[in-house]
Amino acid sequence: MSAIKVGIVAIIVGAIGTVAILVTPSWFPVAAAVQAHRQDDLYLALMIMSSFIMAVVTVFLVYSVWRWRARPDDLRDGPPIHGNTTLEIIWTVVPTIIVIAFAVAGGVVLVKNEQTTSQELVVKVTGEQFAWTFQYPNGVVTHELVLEKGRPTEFAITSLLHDVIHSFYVPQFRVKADAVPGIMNYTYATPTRVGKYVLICTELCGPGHSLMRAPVQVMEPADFTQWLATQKSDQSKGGA
Ligand SMILES: [Cu+2]
Repeated sequence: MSAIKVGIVAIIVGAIGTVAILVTPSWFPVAAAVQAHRQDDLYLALMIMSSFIMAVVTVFLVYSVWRWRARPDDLRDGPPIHGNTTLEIIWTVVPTIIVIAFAVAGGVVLVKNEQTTSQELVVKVTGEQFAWTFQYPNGVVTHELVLEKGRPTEFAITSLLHDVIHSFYVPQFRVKADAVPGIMNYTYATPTRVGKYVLICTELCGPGHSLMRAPVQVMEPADFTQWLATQKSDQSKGGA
């Protein structure tokens, strides 16, 4: 069988692999932020490209192992092969183009995901062994992260000064940032789906790490405004 025929079989198997990826249900938790959809699209493109290349390489590998295997009684040396310059140029240039294209696509997603706007809600997030605290622009402090659907939100993330490093991660938003003592890190999410989620710490931070979680709730704008006002008045009364 000629290399062209093997190439055709490889492309067909690669196409089957691509279809398999497309029909496989997503393994991820539900996407609940604008950023999550961008991450998922990029990840899907990476999976399709990876499965296609793996299928093509595997077909050539299996064919070569079968076609040029040594017979049990054949003890001769193999032919002295000095490589194939055309093939080497192809398998250097093509992967280089693919890697650069994905690096650019990843950069675009990162820049879009971290775009700031003037209407964004800024929530200060503080991690400590083993709890999360959230502070809103009006001074309200909570241990539940409540967000407004459709509102771009900036998380200003840090850790208590004499504490350790934690990591802020809401799987449904697909964004993550370290909480480091004395440093402010930022990440961004625009929630798209009303619901209850969980913020988890993803940096091993001590014996209570696995329990370092906080409830997250995304509300409709009117409900959020009311919630924030209620918290404000409750905390004002409590502090008076
Ligand atoms: Cu932790």
